[in-house]
Amino acid sequence: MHFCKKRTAKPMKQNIYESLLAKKKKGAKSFAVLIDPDKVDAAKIDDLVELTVNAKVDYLLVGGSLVISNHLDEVVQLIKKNCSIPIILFPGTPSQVSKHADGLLYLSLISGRNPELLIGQHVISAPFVKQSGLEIISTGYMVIDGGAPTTVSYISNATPIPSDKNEIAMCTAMAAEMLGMKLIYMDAGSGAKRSINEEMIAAVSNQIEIPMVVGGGIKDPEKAYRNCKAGADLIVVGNAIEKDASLIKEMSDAIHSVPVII
Ligand code: 1GP
Repeated sequence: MHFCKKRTAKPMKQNIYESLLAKKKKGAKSFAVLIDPDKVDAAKIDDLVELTVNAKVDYLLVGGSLVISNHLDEVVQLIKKNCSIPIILFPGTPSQVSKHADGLLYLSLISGRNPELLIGQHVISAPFVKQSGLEIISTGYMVIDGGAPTTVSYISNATPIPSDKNEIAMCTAMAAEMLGMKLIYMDAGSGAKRSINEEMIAAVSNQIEIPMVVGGGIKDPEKAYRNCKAGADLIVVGNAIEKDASLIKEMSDAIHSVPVII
């Protein structure tokens, strides 16, 4: 079987994760814009990229629960053409890998009990992911109930963590950290009615040392700011920006206004 042969993999890059750790150390918060290749209009990518560069967005996440179209590579290359913001893949399926990106969130759906999304799909895609040369960031992905079914909750066939069960979220994140995962991503799901509450963010953040990503249903800069104050290190916004691109600058300013430790 050709994929079982030992391959000389490229040395794995660590730049994105190291930048997250360095920022966490001084309490600096980061902002990522989520670009769904199915929703973005290729003709408008240049404008979107210009807005993100001007707003000093830290990372661009590319991916979605379902990527129906076949232009992930094209979207990543179009973004890369005009900006040096690191592009991190946020794959909903193992096929969402583009070697043109910089990093990949290697997601294990630790809030669910679907073995395929905990480890099964990883086993199948491992040789292909390793060969990509991308910086692979092992991520404990926790879906939190956002008040209505989202694409991720439906597709994953896994029950989200109830939004008021802080202790379940805490223990899940602690287990992930002890298992060696490098990042926790708490997600209420794309377009969630209710984003994750600050009590849960604070409860989880107090129990772990690794950086924490928070996203899903964040619609205004005040909410993003409060999430950061509660302990989120990286805020991800997709839907709200698709509806109103001027929010990019407001969100970015709010997130970067959180005081850092000098
Ligand atoms: C979804 O966390 C992301 O996985 C972003 O969610 O699109 O609701 O901002 P929104």
